[in-house]
Amino acid sequence: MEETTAPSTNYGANSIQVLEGLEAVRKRPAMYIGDISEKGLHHLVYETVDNSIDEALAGYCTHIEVVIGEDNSITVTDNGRGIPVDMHPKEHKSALEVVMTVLHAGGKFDKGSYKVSGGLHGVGVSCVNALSKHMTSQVFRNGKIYQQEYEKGKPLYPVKEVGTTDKTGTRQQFWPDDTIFTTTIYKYETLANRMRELAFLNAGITITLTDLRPDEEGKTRNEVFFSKDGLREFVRYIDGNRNHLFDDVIYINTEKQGTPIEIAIMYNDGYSENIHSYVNNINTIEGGTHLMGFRAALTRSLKKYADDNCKRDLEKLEKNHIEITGDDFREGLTAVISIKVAEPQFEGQTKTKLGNSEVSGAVQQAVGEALTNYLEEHPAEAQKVVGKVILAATARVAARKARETVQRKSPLSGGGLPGKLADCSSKDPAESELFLVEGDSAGGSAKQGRNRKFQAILPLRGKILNVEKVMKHRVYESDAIRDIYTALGVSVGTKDDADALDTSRLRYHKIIIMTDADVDGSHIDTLIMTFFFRFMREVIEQGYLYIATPPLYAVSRGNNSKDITYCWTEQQRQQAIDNLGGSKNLKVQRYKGLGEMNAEQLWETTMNPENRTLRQVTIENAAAADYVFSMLMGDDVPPRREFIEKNAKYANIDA
Ligand code: 0RA
Repeated sequence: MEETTAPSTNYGANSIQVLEGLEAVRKRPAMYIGDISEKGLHHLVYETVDNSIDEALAGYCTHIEVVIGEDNSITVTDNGRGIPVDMHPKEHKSALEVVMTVLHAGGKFDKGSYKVSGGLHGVGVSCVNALSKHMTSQVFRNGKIYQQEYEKGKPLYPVKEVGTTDKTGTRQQFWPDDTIFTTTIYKYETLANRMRELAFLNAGITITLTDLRPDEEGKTRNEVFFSKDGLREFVRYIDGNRNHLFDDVIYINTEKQGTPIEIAIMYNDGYSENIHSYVNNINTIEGGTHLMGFRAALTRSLKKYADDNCKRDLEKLEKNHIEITGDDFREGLTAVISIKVAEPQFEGQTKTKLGNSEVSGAVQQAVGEALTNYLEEHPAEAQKVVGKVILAATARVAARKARETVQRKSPLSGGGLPGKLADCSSKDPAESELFLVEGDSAGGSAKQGRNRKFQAILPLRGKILNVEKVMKHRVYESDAIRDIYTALGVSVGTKDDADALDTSRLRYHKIIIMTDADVDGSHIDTLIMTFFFRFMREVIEQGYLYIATPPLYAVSRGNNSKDITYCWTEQQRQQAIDNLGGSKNLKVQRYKGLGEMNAEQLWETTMNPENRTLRQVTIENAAAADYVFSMLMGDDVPPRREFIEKNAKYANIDA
């Protein structure tokens, strides 16, 4: 292996191990940064920025600058102390070189502080180096500029002085290796979402993001992310498109049993629970012990307050045999939880579930104390929260009764699958696909055109509900949504406390939304995506949700439609016209809806796995997605219009 060849200097047995270390990263990159697609590519930036965040949290750095170069290189510069450059006693080389070339070298400089960020996998900047075709490190320290360059993680020369400076700090520039990554093109929005999140999570740090790649108009971009009030601002930002029960942010900033805990809470008049939790700046999308502690304290404190102060309301509930559940306490709750854990244990499918058992009690104690105080000191707000909880419980019980009546009247037929479903013959979820199709006529074409072995069609009955705007029971009672649940083979809304979705019961591992390629179609896409995001998020997280992309145009010669060129973009249309020799005798058809295609055309362009393009729905950043969905589906028209105009043809929710 090329990379294991020792450099020309005098290296001992130790350094051979070192080189093998980085070689391991290049051999199995996914083990270190998650994957080698777009996600892993962006992870390189987070890993690098995390080191600067650590320096800021240690109190030595206030500014972090991230620049996307015209060549898709990334430069991260901070004004911290600069990575030490003196000789490392054991390794016999500069400390900078050790940091850059030894796996997990970060720990060697641990000053007893929290190994705070260190990235999702905590792999350190040496992994970034190993996965870059070129990297340049510069350190500003002692009035001098030190520099070292690397190729695929191998130093090209020992650390050298290249100039003088009156600044201190670290500058890291890297060019991701295109023989490792499936793409090396950075997405501005993805980086912006993470930098915004980091600025909210770490109040007082200024993070700038600059994109030097000119857009269509030749313009570059630049944004400054800074939050003075941290989580208080974060929760206001996420909840900015909702109507609030009261204006206060309930804020907790404390330390319990050695665990720093910061929490911000707001109540809105909606029906969903939106809790975003972080451990060491990592989004714990699968939750864990900190979330359990939070929920337990919330339920307990509110219950206690209601018992002591709202006796008459509770008696009324009791008379009607209504019991309040944990869910009722969290309707309309938006919260951000950020804690720091010295030795976090991450579990779960995506390693984003906190396992440390001691954390649960610490968070529960912190939230219990703070919330109890808040409620005592703010009786008007407390009354509003309790009122909302009581309403939630009452509505839930009423809905259950209505549902039971409906179900008794019309028991499910046969195997319990929706009548409109044209199922596939395969029973293997891994190969089975479910098309959610808008409208009966398109549903008809899809049923005729499909491969019935592995493709099932579910025409959606009636309008899809805007789940942002209605109470939960309305969602469960909607025909279209019940059909989706039933077809998928899962049940939701039958128990009072909705459990996590059991994805092992899903009957299809591809759920494909297929709608018209127009504004109405993309609105329906958004409605269905919002439903999955709020009620079956696991489906998106596991990569099961897709959007079909029907063509926009068909270009053919005359009326003989044997030889048709399908086009998805304006450019392709122009190209097709040119290829077929100008516009003479050409027929250019603009597809306004799926219904305009016959079964064969629909199969060829949109359903056949050989030809079709599916867009996978992903949640890169849950807080950003929460914000976008509440904006798109909320009351406020101006921000929605602005977003849709900015995002052109489709309002894409790859937030
Ligand atoms: C350990 C010790 C010292 C600085 C750093 C790490 C450091 C690392 C990074 C990574 C990116 N930016 C950074 N800034 C600083 C300094 C110890 C001292 O000066 O006494």
